[in-house]
Amino acid sequence: MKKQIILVIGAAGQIGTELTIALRQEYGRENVIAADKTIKPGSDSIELDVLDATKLRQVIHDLEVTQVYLLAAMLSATGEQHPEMAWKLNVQSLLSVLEIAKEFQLDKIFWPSSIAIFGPTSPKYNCPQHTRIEPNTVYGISKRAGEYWCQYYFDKFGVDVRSIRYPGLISYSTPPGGGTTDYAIDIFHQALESGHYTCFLTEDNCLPMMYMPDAIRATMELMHAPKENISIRTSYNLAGMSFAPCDLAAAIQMHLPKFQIAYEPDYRNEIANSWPASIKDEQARKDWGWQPQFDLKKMTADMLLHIGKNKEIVTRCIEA
Ligand code: AKB
Repeated sequence: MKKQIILVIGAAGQIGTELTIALRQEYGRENVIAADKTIKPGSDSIELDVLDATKLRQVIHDLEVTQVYLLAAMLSATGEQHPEMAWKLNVQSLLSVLEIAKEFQLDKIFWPSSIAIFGPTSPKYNCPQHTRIEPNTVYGISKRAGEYWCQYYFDKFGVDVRSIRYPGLISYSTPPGGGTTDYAIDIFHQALESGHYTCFLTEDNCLPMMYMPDAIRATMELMHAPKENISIRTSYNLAGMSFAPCDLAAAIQMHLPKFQIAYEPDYRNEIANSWPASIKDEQARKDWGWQPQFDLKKMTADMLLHIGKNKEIVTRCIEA
């Protein structure tokens, strides 16, 4: 089998941090190159602005990269504040990677889409893979356009690009940045630090969510699936769990009975309103055997355990 050299772009981000670890476990540290726009001193990552197409091409050529995971993106809430930049980052980076993949005949590309591609006219519950898709956020529009570009490069040039429409992702190791679903992470930190959280969504605004270990496993499973099994070349619907802020607060209160939540919805509530509350993912289940492992209860217990441990370590370091 051909040796694989993997480039992870956006490796310091929410998905990138954990995916890089998983890829290195599988392919070996030396075969997985972590790249980001800014890197921490002493890190073994390379500095790469994905919008610098010349440098991107050079890195892929010089390091003999065979697979690219393109994770750099601007999410929904920040995207509404910076529409031009969101479009440029989310779409231009993908076009550059797809062009280079075509030119160098790269083995595989992974690019994340999102449940944000759905809009107010899509079904609210059990939203299927193929349905009415009319996004009304910059982020959603850019991800939907990206899905079409993936399909186009596969159809016209045979680029093996694979994609998942991630729900809101919940993780304890890396903070999210600028998403509408970020509350579902912040709430855990606040619950443990102050026992109180003010949520920017209404209590009943239900959204599709997924715990990061499930998301990482899904990504690895999709990328391992035989090419002939991949019937969706835009992006796969993927479901984990669905909950509203009040459900999450109740799950946290099972562990921290004194935890309190208040609601002060802002513009992000409108964004969340335009997305489905739940997703149907039968195509992912059929094509590459997708099965989520974490529900709300299991995810909540695991988040509190890990964030609690991290906070203990931080507190101990500060006190020492
Ligand atoms: C966001 O909230 O913008 C993201 C997403 C749903 O893709 N987490």
